[in-house]
Amino acid sequence: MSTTLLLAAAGLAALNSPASGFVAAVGTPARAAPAAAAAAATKVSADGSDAEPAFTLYSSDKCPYAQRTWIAARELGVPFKFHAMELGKDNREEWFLKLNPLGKVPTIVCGDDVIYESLVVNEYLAEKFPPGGEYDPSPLLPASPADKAKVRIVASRSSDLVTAYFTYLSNKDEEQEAEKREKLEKELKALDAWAAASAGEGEACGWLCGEAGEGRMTLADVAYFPFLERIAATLEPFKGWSLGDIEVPALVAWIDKCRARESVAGTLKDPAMWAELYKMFLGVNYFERAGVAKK
Ligand SMILES: N[C@@H](CCC(=O)N[C@@H](CS)C(=O)NCC(=O)O)C(=O)O
Repeated sequence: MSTTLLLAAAGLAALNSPASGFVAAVGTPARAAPAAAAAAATKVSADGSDAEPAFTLYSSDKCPYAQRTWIAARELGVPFKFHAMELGKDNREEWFLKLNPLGKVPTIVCGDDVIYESLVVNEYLAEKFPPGGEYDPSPLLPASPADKAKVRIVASRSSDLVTAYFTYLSNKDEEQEAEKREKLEKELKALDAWAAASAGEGEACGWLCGEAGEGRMTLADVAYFPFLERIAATLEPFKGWSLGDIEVPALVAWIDKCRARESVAGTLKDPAMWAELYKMFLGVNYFERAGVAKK
C-alpha cells in the first residue's frame, strides 16, 4: 500500500501533515519490558520501560502490515523500540531508504540485520527469538515442521483475502458487486472453517492453525487479524451488511478471541476511526491507486 499515491491524490497531501494526525506519529518511541512481562501469561512489551530494546520496529499505527509485526513483537514478549514513522515524510528520508529501499513499514533493525515485508519479518522474529532463548520469548509458531508448514500455507493465503477485501470495498460497478462480494465471502468462509476446525470441546472457535504453545496464537492469526479489524469496521458503513449476516460464526468468535488478547488489544483502534479514514481513502480511489484493489 503506497502513501506515495496517497500523497499524489488530490486533497490528501494536506491531510497527511503532522497537524492533521492522519498518519502522524503515534507518540514517543516506546520500549518494552523484559523480565516482568516474561512472567505474565501473555507477555506483552510494555511501553515506557527502560529495558534495552532487542530490536527497533519502524512502524505506523494505521498500517495493517505494520500491525502484523507490532502484534507479533508484542506477542513475543522481547523488549523492542517502536519507532513511529510519519508516512509520506519519514519513510522518504535517506536514512530510512538506506534501511529499506522500498520505503515501507514495517521494517525492523535487529543488530546488523535489517528486515522488511511483514510476513518475512514475523518469520524472522520467530526464528531469531526461539522459545527458551534470551528474554524467554513466547513461541509464534508450533513446534512440528508439519504444523509450521500449515501456518505458512494459511498465512500466505492472506494476500487473497487482502485483494478480495480492497477490491470489493473499492467497487463502484453495480454489475460487478455480487461477484466481488462472493470472492470476499469465499475467503471469509475459509477463515471460518479453519477457526471452527481448531475449536476445542465447547469452544466457538480456536486459533486458525491451532496453538503455537499453550493457548497461544500463531503467525497465521497475526497475518489475518489487522485486515479483519478493518473488515469488521467497514462492511456495515460502506456495504450495508456485516459478518453477522453471513454464516461465519467461528470467524466472528475468532475476531473476539483475537481482540481479547493483550498483544492485539494494545494495537486496536476505534472502528469509527477506520470508517472515517477509509471514507477518505475511497473518495480518492486510494486502494486502486495503491494496487491492492483490482479491477
Ligand atoms: N508487502 C508489504 C506492504 C507494506 C506497505 O505497503 N506498507 C505501507 C503502509 S500500509 C507503506 O509503508 N507505505 C509507504 C509508501 O509506500 O510510501 C508488507 O507486507 O510489509
